[in-house]
Amino acid sequence: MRVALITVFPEMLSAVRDVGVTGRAVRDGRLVLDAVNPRDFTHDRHRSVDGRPYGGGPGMVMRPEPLAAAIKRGREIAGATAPVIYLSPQGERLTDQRARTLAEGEGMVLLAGRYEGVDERLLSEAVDQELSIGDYVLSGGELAALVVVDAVTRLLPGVLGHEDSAAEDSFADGLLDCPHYTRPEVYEGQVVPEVLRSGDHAAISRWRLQQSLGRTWERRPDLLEARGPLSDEERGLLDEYISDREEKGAKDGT
Ligand code: 9D3
Repeated sequence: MRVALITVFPEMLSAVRDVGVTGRAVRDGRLVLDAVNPRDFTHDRHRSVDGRPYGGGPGMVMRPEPLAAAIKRGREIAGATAPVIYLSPQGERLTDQRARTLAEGEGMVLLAGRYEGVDERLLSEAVDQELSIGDYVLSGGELAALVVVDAVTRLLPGVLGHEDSAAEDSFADGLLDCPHYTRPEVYEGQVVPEVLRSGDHAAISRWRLQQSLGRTWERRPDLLEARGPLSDEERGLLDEYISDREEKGAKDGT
């Protein structure tokens, strides 16, 4: 996967390029992640990438010409078929499915805006899609672009080890993760669930599925709804989770 990120803050790429799973993907050559700075495509003395908004008002707007030139360079990095994606609060929401679709492509050109936004004519001439990462206000598109790169990179062949496969991840099966425990066996008076110490691998698998179902039912009923009808086994596990929980609730008054 080849990614070009158009940004006036190229140093922000280090968050993805230098650490963890994504850093290894770069070192292994599975991910190429290059910044293209629109400032390098200006011709005036002040290298200005922004201008005052027509019609007045506060803030500045990113000028189209340096962005067009930067995107052209970005396409050389990411490949001719790479979509140009503008990170924007007006975009469609990033989902697991959209990340999977992007991971199937050869690359992407990500455009991160600063200031109030980007001249609309550049968007209509040069941008294929707009993506948002959620309904909260960021200071610019870079962190959103890095979220896209991280989510997509994890889905590339060979990036994750077997122990952490993308197929087993939450959202792939539409459920939240089960709880996890490590040493010590007792921490702050709380003991690791008996079943996890039993060595009974079938019972452990059942317990983990039950916890995933129960937590999704409690915390994200929308995910359970979207997943469709439960199998008979899943229904039985969730019913047992709910009655156990009501029994506990009767004891501690919740
Ligand atoms: C205070 C400025 N706002 C006026 C109503 C508009 C605005 C402009 C630019 C709000 C945020 C931004 C910067 N955000 C992004 O570039 C961005 C973003 C986000 O803020 N939230 C979620 N996803 C994204 S993707 C890009």
